[in-house]
Amino acid sequence: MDEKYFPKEIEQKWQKRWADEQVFKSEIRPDQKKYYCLEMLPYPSGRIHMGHVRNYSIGDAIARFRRMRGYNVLYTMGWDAFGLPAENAAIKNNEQPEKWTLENIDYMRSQLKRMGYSYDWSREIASCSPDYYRWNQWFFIKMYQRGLAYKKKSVANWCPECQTVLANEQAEGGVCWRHETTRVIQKELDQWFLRITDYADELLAGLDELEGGWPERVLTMQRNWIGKSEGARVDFPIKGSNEKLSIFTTRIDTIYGANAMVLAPEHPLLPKLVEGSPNRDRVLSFAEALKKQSREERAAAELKKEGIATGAYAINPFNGEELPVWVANFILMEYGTGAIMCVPGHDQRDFDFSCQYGLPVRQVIAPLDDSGNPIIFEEQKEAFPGEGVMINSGRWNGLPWREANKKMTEFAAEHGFGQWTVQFKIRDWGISRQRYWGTPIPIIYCDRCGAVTVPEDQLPVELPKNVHITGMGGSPLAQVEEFVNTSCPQCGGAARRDTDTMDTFVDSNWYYFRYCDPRNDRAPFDRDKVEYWMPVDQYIGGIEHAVLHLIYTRFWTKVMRDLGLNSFSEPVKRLLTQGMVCMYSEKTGRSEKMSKSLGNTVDPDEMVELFGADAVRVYMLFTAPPEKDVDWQFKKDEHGNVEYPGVEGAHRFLARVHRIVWKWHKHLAEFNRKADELEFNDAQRRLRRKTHQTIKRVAADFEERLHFNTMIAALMELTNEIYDFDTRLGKVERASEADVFALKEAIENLTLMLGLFAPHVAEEMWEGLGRREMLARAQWPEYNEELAREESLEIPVQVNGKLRGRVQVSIDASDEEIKSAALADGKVLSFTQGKDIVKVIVVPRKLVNIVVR
Ligand code: ANZ
Ligand code: ZN
Ligand code: ZN
Repeated sequence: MDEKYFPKEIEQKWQKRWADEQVFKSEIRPDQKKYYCLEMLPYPSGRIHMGHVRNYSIGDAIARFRRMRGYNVLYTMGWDAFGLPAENAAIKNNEQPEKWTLENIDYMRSQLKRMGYSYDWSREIASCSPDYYRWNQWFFIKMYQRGLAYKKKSVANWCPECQTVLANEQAEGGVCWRHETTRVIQKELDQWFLRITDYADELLAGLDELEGGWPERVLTMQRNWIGKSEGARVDFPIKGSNEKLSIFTTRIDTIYGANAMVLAPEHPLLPKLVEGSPNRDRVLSFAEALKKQSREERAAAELKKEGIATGAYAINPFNGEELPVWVANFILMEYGTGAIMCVPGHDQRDFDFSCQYGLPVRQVIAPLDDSGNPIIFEEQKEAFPGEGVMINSGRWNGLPWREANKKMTEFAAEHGFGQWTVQFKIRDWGISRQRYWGTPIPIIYCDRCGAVTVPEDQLPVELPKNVHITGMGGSPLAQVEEFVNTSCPQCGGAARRDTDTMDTFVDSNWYYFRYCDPRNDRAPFDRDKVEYWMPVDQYIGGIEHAVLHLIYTRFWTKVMRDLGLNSFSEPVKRLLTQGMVCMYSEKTGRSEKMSKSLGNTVDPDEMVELFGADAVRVYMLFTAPPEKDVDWQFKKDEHGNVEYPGVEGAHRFLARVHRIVWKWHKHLAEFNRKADELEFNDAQRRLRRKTHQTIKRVAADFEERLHFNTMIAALMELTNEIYDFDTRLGKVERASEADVFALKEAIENLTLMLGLFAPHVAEEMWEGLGRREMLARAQWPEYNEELAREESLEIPVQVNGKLRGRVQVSIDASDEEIKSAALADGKVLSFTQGKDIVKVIVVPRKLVNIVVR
């Protein structure tokens, strides 16, 4: 150990040692309890940003803590390496996506290594490697064979900029998730889908199991995404025809309030309804125009409702009323049956629509007034969705709506025009992408045999190299003759390959299963290995993946289970969604997420260069609890130079610890007396108490809530306590054996715990303290409950010389604290109230005497 704290040298030294001795390599040890700490794998965009640093500093502290607690820890890193940016960079710079991606990975790996994260690098994977994506293809084939992967024509969200299909999740708000200003349009295409809807019920039920381990917010988002609703299908006969129109409603009890039927513009019955009608062309072209609006816009509550009457009528099966059939934009073909009954009195969207086109409103549910009479609305200004009883509903009048809902569903079922049913919002997952840089879909089309899967022994279907990517037109693979033209695996005849690639969310579904067995070339992974390491004990990542990745991967786990690959159904026990890294903006006067486009980023490399990786990590964890946003502190001096007082403070803290360790390290290293051979005075007991309390507090914070900020604050307090002790002693030579014991205990434990957050400097100090075994291999210290307990004193209180009460104070209480405790004591107060306090005499730790007049 050197006298001065030079982070750069220390960090390089220990990173090399850790790597040379393979300290973080993990192997299965069946007799040891395991811990799987996982971070969402990064996209290799080019450089690490502060958001990554935060995510991984959290994960690393957890991994290190668990190792010290005796767990066999799996902690590693990989690359979500397929995706658009590589392709876009290729178009721009006329480069190969593979080259761009691999270079970025190399650079980012070196950045991560400079941070000193304790990954088992021998397990690193990249999803763009054929060893990895061949298993995507293998899964696809398994799913295809089970009917879980299928192809259908469907309108899809299409980003004109990306020239590709987007999943609903990637087109929220009608804009592309990558090009936040590009409007998504609707286009009909042949697409591959995965039948996630088959698992909708299980995906929903499984969320209950995650309660407590996952943030409530994420569970709610998933529940809403899955969107289960129970209701009824009701069939309305079409007047003058044999056709029936089926609708889905959650409120069959409002059926007497229906004023019309409304179809989605894509509804298959529409052409039949207008056949031969003079309105036909007008209606159909109106419907065509409506289809152009994106699904997202059409589902929004504030959508401007637009529709047209078809001229056809349907008959309400409950009361025989004739209802006009309309087509309108706010009905989605993908939900329910793609048709509704319009009930303006009790559904706001129907109300808006009816107002727009002057359709009548009829109230059929009435709230009750104080004396229990139904309240009849004079004129409705909005829909009434609340509780109430049935009115204007024939034989059902007077029933509470819930009861009516149940009975009317039964009635409809008995009479054969309806049925109880469940609907889900979640849709099958469209995975086809008209892109190059992804997993090729392992399907071959033969004129004779149709769609044929690529035989398993021919996997992977590798991406062809040196493809000229222009970004124009459809799939780049379609333009590569050598790739497209092949022979049919069944009949041997000429055939063509599928030229789409898979959504990159397929890659991230199971990467952390692969970490358990990363080099397996016979199977995606070995079942025993996965059964040992999985489920993930702690997953850390951004809230932006609450419904995308985190639903898909739960789905995938269940599919793999059904393929016999694993036994469990939920892959992640605990989830932590960390907050963003932000910076205050002078322009807007607010704190804003660090992002390239706002130009408010701080480069991790630069910070590491200036202050060291340890300081950057400590600062990141100290500034806020992990789920809250971090505001990266900076200051501009009068010359416009930027300073970073926050990280700098973290650096100063580490230097302060380093200094005191330096001062004592030789002494402490040589010292080996035991506690029971020594007598401790108050000051020594006080320091020992602080040490044991700190160990207890940090461990409890780890187990309970992962609030690293309060853990680091506790280490800072302990450091202050050590300094106070040291100041009192002055010279090293003046320390008694008991002094050295207390100091050694404090300093060693401080070093051990600091190793979670600032591992390099902690290793250096640990070595300086004479330890031969690395800190990375050390055990978590045990605290002594007895020693951690706050000691207290009972102090008698006199008023004018007579004993009037006793107060309990902590053993460390100052005279001032003892005095205020005495004055505030209830018994004592009754003797001092209304009198003048002339004087308070404190005999330290013994007695208080209050003189009153
Ligand atoms: C009549 C009614 C009356 C409705 C009322 C609601 C309230 P959730 O709960 O989200 O499942 N609906 C059904 N299919 C639709 C589609 N394809 N596009 C747009 N809207 C559709 O919503 C179910 C309700 O959404 C259904 O119940 C239907 O409106 C509407 F006081 O039927 B309801
Ligand atoms: Zn786009
Ligand atoms: Zn064939």
